[in-house]
Amino acid sequence: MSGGLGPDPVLPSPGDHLRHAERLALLERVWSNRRGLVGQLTAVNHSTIAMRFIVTGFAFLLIGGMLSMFIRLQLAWPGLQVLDPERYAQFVTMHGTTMMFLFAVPIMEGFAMYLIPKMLGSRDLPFPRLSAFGWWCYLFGGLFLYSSFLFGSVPDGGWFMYTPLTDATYSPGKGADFWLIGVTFAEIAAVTAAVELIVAILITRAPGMDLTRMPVFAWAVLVTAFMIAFGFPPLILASLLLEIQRAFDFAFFEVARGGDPLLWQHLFWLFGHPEVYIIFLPAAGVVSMVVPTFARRPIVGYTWIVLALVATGFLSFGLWVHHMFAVGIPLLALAFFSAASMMVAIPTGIQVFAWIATLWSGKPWLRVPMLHIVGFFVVFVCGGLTGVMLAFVPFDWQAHDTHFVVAHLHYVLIGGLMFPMFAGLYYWLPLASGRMPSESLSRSGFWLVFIGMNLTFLPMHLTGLVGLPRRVDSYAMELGVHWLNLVSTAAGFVLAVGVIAILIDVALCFVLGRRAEANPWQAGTLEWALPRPVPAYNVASVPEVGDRYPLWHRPAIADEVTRTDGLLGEAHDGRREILGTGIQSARPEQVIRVSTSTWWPLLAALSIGVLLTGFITSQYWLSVLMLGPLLGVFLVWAWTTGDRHAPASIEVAPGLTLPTQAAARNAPGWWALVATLLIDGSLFASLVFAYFYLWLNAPAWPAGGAQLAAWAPTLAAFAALMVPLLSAWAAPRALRAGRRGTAIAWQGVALVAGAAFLALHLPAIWQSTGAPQVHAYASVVWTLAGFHAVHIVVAMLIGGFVALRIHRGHVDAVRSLESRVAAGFWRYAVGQGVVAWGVLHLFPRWL
Ligand SMILES: [Cu+2]
Repeated sequence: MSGGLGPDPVLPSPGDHLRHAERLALLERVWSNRRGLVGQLTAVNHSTIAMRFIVTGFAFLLIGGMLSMFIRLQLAWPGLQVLDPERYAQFVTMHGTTMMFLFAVPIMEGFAMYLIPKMLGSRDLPFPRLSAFGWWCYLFGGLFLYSSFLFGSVPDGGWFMYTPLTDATYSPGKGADFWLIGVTFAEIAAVTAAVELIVAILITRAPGMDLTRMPVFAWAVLVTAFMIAFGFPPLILASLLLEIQRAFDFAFFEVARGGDPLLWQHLFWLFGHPEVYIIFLPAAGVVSMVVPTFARRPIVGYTWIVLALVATGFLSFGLWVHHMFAVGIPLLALAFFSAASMMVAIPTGIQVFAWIATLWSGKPWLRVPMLHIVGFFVVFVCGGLTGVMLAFVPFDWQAHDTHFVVAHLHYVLIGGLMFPMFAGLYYWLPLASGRMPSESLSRSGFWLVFIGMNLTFLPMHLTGLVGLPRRVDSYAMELGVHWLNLVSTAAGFVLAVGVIAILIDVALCFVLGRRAEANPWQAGTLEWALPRPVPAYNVASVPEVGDRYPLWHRPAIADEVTRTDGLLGEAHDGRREILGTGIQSARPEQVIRVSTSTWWPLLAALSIGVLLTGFITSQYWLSVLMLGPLLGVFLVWAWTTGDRHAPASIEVAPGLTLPTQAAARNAPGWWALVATLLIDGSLFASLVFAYFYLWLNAPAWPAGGAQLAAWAPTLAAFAALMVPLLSAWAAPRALRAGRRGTAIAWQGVALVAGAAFLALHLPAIWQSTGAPQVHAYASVVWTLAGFHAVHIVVAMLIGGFVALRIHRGHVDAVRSLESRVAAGFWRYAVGQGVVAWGVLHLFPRWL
């Protein structure tokens, strides 16, 4: 150890070697997955789960790519009959959906989950069961979506699912339902990964790795995770609303009953535009890791790059309307969004200049990862330029819905995601496989992809400008674009061969590659300090870090992470332990005890799958029936979280004793609550947005013959809603003072008050508003009230759960985390209720 945290370096005695070997064996045993099939099904370790994300992502890349080959064949020449128009629409929809939701986002989650703990010098992510749960949801969601082929009702409304095309009138059958349910199911993975990664990056960095020493990739993932937290909820909400409308005949998007189809587009692009940067930022993070290594110097402009990442995160949320320039938006708004769309080029430009400056001032070394970086530069800059063109409103009106936009988006996404991802894949391959990729095959793969990609999409700029519309399965010979389309199609196959060659190359590397030496690219960041093969626990002792490129400045760190005499080197009582550090300072603060292999994530995802299957087949009794098991699974999950019998503190090294997470201030569970509530708050804000958006379009509000609820029951409900605030304040205080009985009683008070609120509020709404199917007003009022009611029920469940935990002695004056979480959730639920109450009962009276 270089600092004062670990033991003094003493000469090892012969007995030490034995102890070292025993300690390593114990770590190995504690952290390995169980053997055999059971081990596969119960694994929760981040390396295992991340690899699954990556492999599953590539499988979906191949499937989505295969669909696009059919699309290209159909367009190769006018009048071909490869796909009939119906199939064509289905393939276009599934291609876009697969690439966006089942490939681009999950693959980056996989990279992040694999790399983040290793880069931060940590042993695992703080919520391993959540990671595993996310992957199962992703897998089942993807299978759910593709099962639509078996039932002959494949979604065909485009990956953007515009209403009214996708409502029950214009899309009868189950195709749209498969999309809405399957994609939302798979999206659970994105949201859980966001929580997981935010908490991991904030509180599990190696001691000494303060925020200014964090690898750029970790910054990029942190910003991306926050963007997912704010960006995905609008899409999830839109999907819920549309599915509710389709299944129960609500009226959010139906003009005849006061709805508005454009509401879908706003919610969709509120997600859809940030989505582009959710895909691009981690890729940019990869570039910022690969470039300094091959330039052999620290990255230029670290602070600027970080600021650019944060700025991109913010700006991208102000841009959604640029996908809607052609729907009839006021001119002033057009001007604003047009300017904002051009502004987002600035932070991206800053990063590009920083990378070029790094290469310029270093001694660049052209190996395969760098080749893909060069491909990224060329392709992404071209895509960025056509993006600036499209930000001009008059040009957008011209090019809208033509192949020009198709060309632009493929340049941006392939340039901005695929090349950096391949660069990262080859860069970290020696770490994951312990072997080197074959230089010749990997270079051919790059050139096939690079040439194929450019020849496929460059001609589309021209065909688009001539006027070839997108999403149409054929075109007239007279348009004069057939030769260009033939080139596109032929080149598309070159691209496909290139991608397959790269994936084969990578797979072969794991078996046939020649053994890699330690740190083969001579990189400077912490993940390269790990031994190969990387042990399941990553680091035997948690290292201490003094700068951004620890391995360049102190190569001995590679030795320190394999020793067992540093921080947490001893796996005391056979628990999986992670070191928790301060958010800003990165000083050791707590020991986080995490879960070993377990069935609960799989069972939870399976119950959700069965519930959704019941829903899509209209066997609603099955869905309702499944709520019981689902709730049970999550209760057991929560009951067995962390360590039920954790001591209040643990000695992590001689002379250094830290609290366990249940007794720590910055507990991961607390930050997970904060991150979850950000996501939930964004979901709720989207719903409030929908309410006001529908109001804007309505001649009167309340509309459709409904009235406002009477004052008396409404005010009584409000009073009941306030009571849990008192409990949330008093219960943790009582617990801290050691009065467990009082703390339990306060949970009971909140429970009764919550039930009273529901019993007063929902009937009042029923009497004034009537059935939700009557009008969009009633639909959105019921959804808002119902959404909040669910939160009250959840708060009641959490309160009851914590009361039981206090009663059983798992929660007490010192280990008070769960009581703080319950109080925090109650405060949030009440706060949300105050807003909902104001929106439902006050605003319509005032305005
Ligand atoms: Cu956009």
